Amino acid sequence: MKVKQYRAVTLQEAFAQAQAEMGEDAVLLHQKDVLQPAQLGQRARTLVEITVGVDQSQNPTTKGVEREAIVRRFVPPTAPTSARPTPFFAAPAAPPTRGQDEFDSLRREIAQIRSLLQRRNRQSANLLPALSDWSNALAECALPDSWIDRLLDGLDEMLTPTALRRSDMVSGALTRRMAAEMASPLGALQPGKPGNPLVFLLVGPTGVGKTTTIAKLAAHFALQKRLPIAIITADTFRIGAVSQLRTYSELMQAPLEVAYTPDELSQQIAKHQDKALILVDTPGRSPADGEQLAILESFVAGVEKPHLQIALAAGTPLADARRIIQRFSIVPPQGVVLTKVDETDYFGPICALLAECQLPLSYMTTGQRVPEDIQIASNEELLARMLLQARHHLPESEAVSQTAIYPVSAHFQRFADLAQAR
Ligand SMILES: Nc1nc2c(ncn2[C@@H]2O[C@H](COP(=O)(O)OP(=O)(O)O)[C@@H](O)[C@H]2O)c(=O)[nH]1
Ligand SMILES: [Mg+2]
Repeated sequence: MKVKQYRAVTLQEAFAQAQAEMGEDAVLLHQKDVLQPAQLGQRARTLVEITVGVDQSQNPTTKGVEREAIVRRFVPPTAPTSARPTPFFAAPAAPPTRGQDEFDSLRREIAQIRSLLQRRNRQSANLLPALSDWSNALAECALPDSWIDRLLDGLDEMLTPTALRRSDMVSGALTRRMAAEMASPLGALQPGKPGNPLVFLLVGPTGVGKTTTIAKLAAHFALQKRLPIAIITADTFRIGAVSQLRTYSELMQAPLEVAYTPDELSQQIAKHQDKALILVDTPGRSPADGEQLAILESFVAGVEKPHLQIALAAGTPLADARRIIQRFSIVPPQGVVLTKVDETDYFGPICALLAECQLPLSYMTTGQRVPEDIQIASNEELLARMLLQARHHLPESEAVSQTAIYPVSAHFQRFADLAQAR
């Protein structure tokens, strides 16, 4: 089966693209909403992604019957019929006459058909037992079905039967496949130079670990790299937020500024142009609170050349994570700081999200300790965490050999040692 994906603003547009390329025999296998991150001059937006397939090997008669069955559910009773079977993609051309309710119920139907087709595909795909075990194991990590199908598709042709029974071999192949779908990691922050500092803004929901991460980064760059840095906090809402950072800034002998307004933030950034790095902590915001987000936006708007990254907790469910990325892409984000990696066993949603939104990871934080619990992020390590968890859900016979997860970098030394050495 030839399978291809199309993205567009509306379902109709996606169908039109698919029809033009794949022809009338194509069937819809999957539909989902995906997030397109903000780009220059354009805000983040949600697109419809459809996966369509043409089964070249299928018996034409069966194919026609199946397609007709699907078409009947899409085409309104008033749609003109012709001697020729109605092409599958003809249906979406009609919607302008439909109301929103009708369109919504159509979407629900599409979802039902999709899940039916998927289930049937899985059964008929005759997955080898080893792959079927992996399918279940990946589902245990909360990896969405569409990704499970995509990762396992054709794996039995890539690996020998012996390799397929070895969980380390399958795990390696899955890591390579999924890593290829994700944006290459960003690596460590690249500070500017005195006179042209990098202005790093960390945004994200309340309690995700922004202030702690700013403290960890400040310790690393001020104490270990011995760079001139300044910290600015715009979080004047939460009691204790300023004193939390003041303690660290005093230990590091790095200036701390408190910005109560967007104007103050711009002035403070101007004042610290002699630094190589300015770390800006922002108040926690609920992605659901439009008013709070508008205030955050006004702070960001006052910053020239902001380097904005979004802090996201590793255990965030997919729908919430999508919304967070969408809402906090106030300017095009440079990357994602994945926090609280130590707090979850379910890495499926976050891996899927990163592949979907194509934002690179920068750092991962793995605990509350400042500055130790942070490391430069790697897709492979994140995937290793997911697959290690998956391997725990394989049947006993596919013995899971524990794979240690090594921190990618040991850049971060004990804060106290560093502070003392200064
Ligand atoms: N387990 C764990 N806790 C963290 C991590 N990062 C931050 N925290 C804790 O999460 C809580 C909220 O952190 P804070 O930095 O104030 O979040 P903010 O509201 O986003 O600024 C604090 O108790 C932190 O110690 C992490 O990587 N792992
Ligand atoms: Mg904070």
